[in-house]
Amino acid sequence: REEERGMSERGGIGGADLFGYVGIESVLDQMRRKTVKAGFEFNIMVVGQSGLGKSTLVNTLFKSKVSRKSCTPNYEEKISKTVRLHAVSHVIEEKGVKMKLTVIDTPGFGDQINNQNCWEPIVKYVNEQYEKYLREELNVNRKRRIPDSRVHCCIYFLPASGHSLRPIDVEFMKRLGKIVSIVPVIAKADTLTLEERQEFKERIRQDLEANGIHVYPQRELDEDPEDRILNDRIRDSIPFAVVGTDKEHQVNGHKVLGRKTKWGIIEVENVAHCEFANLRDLLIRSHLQDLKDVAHNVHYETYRVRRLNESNMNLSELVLSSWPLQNKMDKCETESHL
Ligand SMILES: Nc1nc2c(ncn2[C@@H]2O[C@H](COP(=O)(O)OP(=O)(O)OP(=O)(O)O)[C@@H](O)[C@H]2O)c(=O)[nH]1
Ligand SMILES: [Mg+2]
Repeated sequence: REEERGMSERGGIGGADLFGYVGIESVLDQMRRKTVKAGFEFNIMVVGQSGLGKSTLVNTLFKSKVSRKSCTPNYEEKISKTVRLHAVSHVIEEKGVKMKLTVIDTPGFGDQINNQNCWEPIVKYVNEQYEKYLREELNVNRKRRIPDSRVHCCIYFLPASGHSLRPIDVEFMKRLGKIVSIVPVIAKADTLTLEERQEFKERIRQDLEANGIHVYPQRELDEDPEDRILNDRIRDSIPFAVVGTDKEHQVNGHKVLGRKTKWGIIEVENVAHCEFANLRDLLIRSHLQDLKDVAHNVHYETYRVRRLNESNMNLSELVLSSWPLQNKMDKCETESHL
């Protein structure tokens, strides 16, 4: 590339080649500089039954390499039962790139005796964020950058039962899969033997297929054959069997995130022990931008089209109508460790 550039530049200087190097590729550097300066937002939501380790996994995500270099979360208090929707943000900086990672923790899902419509508060939260964004977009005086609180990804925790999907899992994922990207995981995977884990994963994949549930990454959204190969590999290995912890232990003189048991230490970030690292890599290292793109181009777009059709393109009505969500929004606690 460098060589090519050098040659065409020389051609250009000599005047012989008018169509020599113009420097279009430098747009990449310009984009990079702008992104670095502006930073970006990424929002993950965790959902699942009480006690499956959602809050613990959130802590693990923040404590693991994503954030270890730059920010040490200063909340060391014991994790207690989550009782309300709760968003925690950290600005994570790595090599000068700033990312505001927000994790939305939800209280135990489906804990009631009657779990009819238990997904409603979650559906409502997701839609409220779309609505918020839409209203900002429709404003006459728009902000330069619209704050993005839309849920880019929803991690759904499945109990490591070793059986199959429960009706509640099917109902939830069917509904939520239409409005947000879902990444299912097997919670507390340290309770399964390797064979059980493999069989369980297989069974879940079959159940998802049989129930017509589309989890992330959706096959129909693959952009090219290269994408397809990469995503097929991921589709073949979901749901990731994860283990969470908020403790560090010494192993061979190194500090590792792990769970200490009578029979040894389960290292959370060790791929030989569990698939937490695969989940983190998918979310952060390989598919972060794609998750954001899908949220914007597919899920938000669907919401936007529906809303605008509903209000019959009467934008002024939509903008001027008192915003019923405003008060409700305040009920969701938002916390920032910046
Ligand atoms: N064995 C095992 N235990 C775990 C794991 N993750 C969390 N735990 C334990 O499970 C218990 C519940 O964890 P939480 O993180 O509070 O669960 P939660 O899903 O947030 O529960 P709610 O807030 O009630 O919805 C705690 O005692 C954790 O230490 C795991 O991967 N394996
Ligand atoms: Mg919790």
